[in-house]
Amino acid sequence: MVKVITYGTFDLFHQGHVNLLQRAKKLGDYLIVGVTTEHFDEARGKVNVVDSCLERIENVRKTGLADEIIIEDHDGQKIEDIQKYNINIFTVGSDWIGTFDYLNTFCKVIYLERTPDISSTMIRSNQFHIVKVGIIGTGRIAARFMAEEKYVSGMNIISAFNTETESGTAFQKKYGVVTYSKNYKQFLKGIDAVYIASPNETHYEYAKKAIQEGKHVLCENPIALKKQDAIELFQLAKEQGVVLLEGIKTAYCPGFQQLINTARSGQIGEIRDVVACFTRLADPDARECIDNKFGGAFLEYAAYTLLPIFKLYGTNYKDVKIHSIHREDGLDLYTKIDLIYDQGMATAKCGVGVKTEGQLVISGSKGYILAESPWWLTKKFKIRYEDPNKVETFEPKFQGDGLRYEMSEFVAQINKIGKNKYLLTQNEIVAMSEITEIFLQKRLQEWFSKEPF
Ligand code: C2G
Repeated sequence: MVKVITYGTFDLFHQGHVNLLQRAKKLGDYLIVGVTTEHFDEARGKVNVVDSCLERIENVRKTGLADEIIIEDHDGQKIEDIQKYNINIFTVGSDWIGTFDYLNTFCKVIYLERTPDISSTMIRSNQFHIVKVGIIGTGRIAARFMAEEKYVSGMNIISAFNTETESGTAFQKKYGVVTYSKNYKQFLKGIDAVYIASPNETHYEYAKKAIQEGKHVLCENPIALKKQDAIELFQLAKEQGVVLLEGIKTAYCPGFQQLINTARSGQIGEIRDVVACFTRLADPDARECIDNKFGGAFLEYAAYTLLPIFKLYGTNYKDVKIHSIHREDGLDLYTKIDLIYDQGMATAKCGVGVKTEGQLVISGSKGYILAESPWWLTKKFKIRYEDPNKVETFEPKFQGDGLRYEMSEFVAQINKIGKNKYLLTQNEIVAMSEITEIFLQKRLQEWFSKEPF
């Protein structure tokens, strides 16, 4: 008798799961299905599982394909199970290719082709459905988005859009997305939502058209280069009843929220200064280093560095001053944004051609918070006081490259859950586009003499 084992969360049970189980069953005579516990999913970084373990087991049971169902609750269990149940074949979907090769020592490992286009098959008591997402732009960030997809429940990336055929088709092939399109209207058909990861200056137009077609939008920062454009997008989204979210991933990371809440709690007293710094000596061929109009330090990193400032002081700053070190063609290699508020001051520093300590320091009347690089992923921060021996260290949870948190927030908002979370507000986004507009206006006047942007 050939014994086969497979594992999964089987959340929001769908046709992809059924297909996988059917093919797994055909590989042998007896199929064991391991269903993950909530605790294990959390530990392995699956961030937003909706159905309970019991519901998920029940959905697997109802297919009639499993001869036995077991619970998976810890790392290393697969090796234990393979020996315990005398397994001949371990199988899982192709999204895990390579990950489980180490099991080859114990049994045969087979990766089965995953189902690219899925929808829910079981009638559920809750209102969730799988959000079909189309991805706009198929470069670096889009690739990172794809890698995080399997850790987010309730969304499925099915199509890609890029005006450059070569990049678009290569992306489609590499990630197994169902369709690739050069025609934006066509691309918007058959999806519920878009993720915009195209060059900065194209975000607003793509977002606007998608919203007008009734699609939810998750847009990489900056969402717009002018204040009025950002306001317009939010108004449009409200009218259309769709979600509009900006992708500043720090805002959605649990550790960053803990840091902000700690600062707000009064533990360091009154906040008087915030200095946030993010620099990266980027690849000279990368977009941020080539594009002297819509690349550079500010457009690459200002959103991240302004975020803690707005979170702590709000958006009603009294004054803003922006200073940059430019390359000969006008691209800003290093930019400092100084903000003055009634209660304190703040500086945001960004660089693509200058390297310095990437840290966030929040100074208060009783002590200060220090979050070292990469504070924008917020894996660790400290509170320090006058007494150098008194240090409190926090090590919040952070998984993957952080994109999964914004992706799961996007799905949650579409499904109207967690509405009271103020992770990134409309006010904050509009204020960021206001400062972006000031920066771009200045760059334009100084370097491109009155060309409109
Ligand atoms: N699957 C599929 N097609 C999809 C989605 C999922 O074939 N469109 C497969 C997955 O590859 C997996 C199974 O269905 O083999 C269950 O998927 P999930 O519930 O997403 O579970 P997963 O997180 O992949 O867990 O220990 C757990 C395993 O690592 C797999």
